[in-house]
Amino acid sequence: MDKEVLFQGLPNVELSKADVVLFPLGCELTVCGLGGTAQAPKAIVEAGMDIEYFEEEMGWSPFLHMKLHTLQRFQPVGSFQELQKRVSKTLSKLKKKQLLITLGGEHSISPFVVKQRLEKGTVVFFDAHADYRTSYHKESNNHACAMYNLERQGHKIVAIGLRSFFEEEFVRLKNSKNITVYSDLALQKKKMRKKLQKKLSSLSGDVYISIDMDAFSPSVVPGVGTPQPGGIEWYDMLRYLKALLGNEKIRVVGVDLVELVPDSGVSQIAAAKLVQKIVSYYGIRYGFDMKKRNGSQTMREYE
Ligand SMILES: [Mn+2]
Repeated sequence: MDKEVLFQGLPNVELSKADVVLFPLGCELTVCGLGGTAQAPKAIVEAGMDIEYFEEEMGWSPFLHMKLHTLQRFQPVGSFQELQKRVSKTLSKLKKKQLLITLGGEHSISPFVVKQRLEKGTVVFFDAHADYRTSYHKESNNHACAMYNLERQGHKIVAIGLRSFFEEEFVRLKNSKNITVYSDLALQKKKMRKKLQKKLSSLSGDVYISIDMDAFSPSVVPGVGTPQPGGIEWYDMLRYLKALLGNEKIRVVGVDLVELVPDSGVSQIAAAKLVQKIVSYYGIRYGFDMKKRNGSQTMREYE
């Protein structure tokens, strides 16, 4: 058997006993900018080695108390049929209460994961682009259609960080009753950032969080397929995620990080640290910090 690829070198607990599951889904079928996102899941998991176990903001080590399983299928997906199969096979083995973090892969993966994981609820969609085309290059599963496909599934959407639109998308978005847009331009105002935080901490019901890494400022995450100037700063993103994951009226049914293209290190390290932050906020919300120290970190010898 190949050597396991483990986040922060943490040994895998049995899948059914895991509090957190990392699902690599390297998919690169409709990429139009810079290629390489199929390699992102492995790069993010490996970059976990550069992240301390201690999460400095909330002041605890999440995996001292929580158990992790990193799924080991890192081979890229070959077709949308295979994507569909891989997603349903994997997700059928997971429990609702496990925190699912999917590592893409292009943005096309999100509607496939959401379809299995979210019956009806809200998708919080971070992106530089609207991804609201009905079809692109004759492919309705194109990554440029991700938000459109999520809306078609009947969910409400909060779209954050948008700063690149096809004119028709812009017009259709204005008319959509299901989508609330917090554009990157609007978010340059502190008042709007506060308003968004308030919105995220007042959502209720089931929520799925989709993070296209190009939503970030390229100074935070330069490694993406289709970068755009402007974008969300690191600490603003953390405030948004904390507002969401700390919100006791919602249940987060899944998170994905998509469209990363590995570079010399900074982008995948940012993604790995984002995984840790998500686990930390989620863990605090469910009181894992008060539970016994029998997490994955206790199964590993280190200094
Ligand atoms: Mn996208």
